[in-house]
Amino acid sequence: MTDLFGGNEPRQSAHQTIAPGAMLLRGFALDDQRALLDGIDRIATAAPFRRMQTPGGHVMSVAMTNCGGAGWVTDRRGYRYSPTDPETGRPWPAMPDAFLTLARAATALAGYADFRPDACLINRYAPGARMSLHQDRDERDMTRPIVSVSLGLPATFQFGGLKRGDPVAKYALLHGDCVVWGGPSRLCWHGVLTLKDGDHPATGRLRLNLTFRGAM
Ligand code: MD6
Ligand code: FE
Repeated sequence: MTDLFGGNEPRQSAHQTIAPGAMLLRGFALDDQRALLDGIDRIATAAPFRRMQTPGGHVMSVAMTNCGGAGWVTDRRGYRYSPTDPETGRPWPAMPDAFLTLARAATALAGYADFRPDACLINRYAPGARMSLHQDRDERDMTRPIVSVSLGLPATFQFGGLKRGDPVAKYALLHGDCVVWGGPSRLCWHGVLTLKDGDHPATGRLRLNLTFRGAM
């Protein structure tokens, strides 16, 4: 692999297996950052970021929106995928080609052939936002992997095992990093620690995260 450059700092593009079936692809999205950020802006114009309620009635600190045929939503009725945005009643914005192409390239590199995501959840973290340990289990078919793309401020990603109490490893996810995960690690517990304040040249005081899934 060649070196990729993000800002002034030379960044080595490298691939690391973090668990069976899970790979961290450092800098993999850097070449696409402009298309990704433009796409997020367009999506958020049609389907604005919102902080949703958990079934337990807490308002999430992370603001979310979606694109693609299905979007992840939560409210007092539970977690689920919906073909429409509950705020507008309209279908979610289409998934931009650049998103799909990146997700397919990342999964192919990690050994998952012919991944066709129908959902892309967009998470927006301001300083102080966090995502507590959880499993992604609202998708219909757990044989399909997930691709996660990080943009903007760095975050500490917690990655545990299949049981809630299993030990947790920590990884810094930086601007342009991708994680592909599936197979034996598809149901691993994971979370994001409280975002520290900072100022990133591409996003300002924010972290953005895309997760691509086969939902329906
Ligand atoms: C985030 N990511 O990085 C939250 N889930 O903002 C996730 O919850 C996640 O990164 C499943 C697979 C990859 C992820
Ligand atoms: Fe998750």
